[in-house]
Amino acid sequence: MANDSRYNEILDKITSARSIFLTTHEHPDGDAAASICALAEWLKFLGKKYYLFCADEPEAGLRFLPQIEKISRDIGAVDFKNFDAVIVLDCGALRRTKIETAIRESRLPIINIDHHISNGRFGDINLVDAEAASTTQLLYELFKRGKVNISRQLANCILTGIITDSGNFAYTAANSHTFSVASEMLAQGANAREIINCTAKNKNLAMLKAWGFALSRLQYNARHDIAYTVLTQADLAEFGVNKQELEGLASFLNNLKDAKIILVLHELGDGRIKGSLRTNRNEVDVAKLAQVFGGGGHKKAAGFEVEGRLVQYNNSWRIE
Ligand SMILES: [Mn+2]
Repeated sequence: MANDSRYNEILDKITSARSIFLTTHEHPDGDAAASICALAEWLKFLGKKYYLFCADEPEAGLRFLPQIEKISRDIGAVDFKNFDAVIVLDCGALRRTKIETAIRESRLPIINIDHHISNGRFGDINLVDAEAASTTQLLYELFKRGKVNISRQLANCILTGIITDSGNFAYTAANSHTFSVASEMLAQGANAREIINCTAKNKNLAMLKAWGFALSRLQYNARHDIAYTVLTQADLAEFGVNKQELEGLASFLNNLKDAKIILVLHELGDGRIKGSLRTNRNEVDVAKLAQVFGGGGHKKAAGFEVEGRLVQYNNSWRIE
């Protein structure tokens, strides 16, 4: 396997380092947060120093992950001279860390571990496998090769990434190997029910009302075979929900069988609009579509951000 030597290089780098800077993409999802926590757990076990950074706070439901409270949104006091390497997890493009310049200027070796098909191979070592259901699954492979003892906490991290990024095992990336890794994690003490309760069955009333409003606005564009909906900043304010709380809406709408592609557009409040794309069709690659708009992701789930605001014209919406 082409990645075999990369696993060994990464194991060498980590075991020889004294101190490592770990980061992931902004608006961290379950896999992003669980990847940082999994690696932090191992570094703690090895007695290494480390700093955990993410531009945004992980959602409250993920608080069961070990060391998640150590993920900082502050790099003001960070001196990159104190580190031997930067590990970027679950992140298709370095700019999505929001600290690309600081990382580049540090001149530290960058280890890029990811499973986004759109990954830009920005690291000095790139362990990128778009076939993996989650980044935590790649960490599992790394731990196996490193003969790391999978504690209950590590197993919970690995399974959290797999469950959240595979839509509870529904996406095509969840193959027989994914299920066997998940099974092994359960045997090591991971708690699938707790993970699903905390990451999927965690919606509050305001969120579901906002989702309901988005559902009532669902439009179907026959020419492109796309079903889409939108939420403006005014809508979010009216329902009292934030952009993080829309996480999952696009995947929920992807239950629809009558459209090839699902698109959810919502205003971010900074003059930008976020688009989330989903598909269930084998022949459709929404990562390619997202890349047209400067975004990226996976074949079946991808996203992008564009400048503009959402404006309604009669029964349809435009980006202006
Ligand atoms: Mn992921």
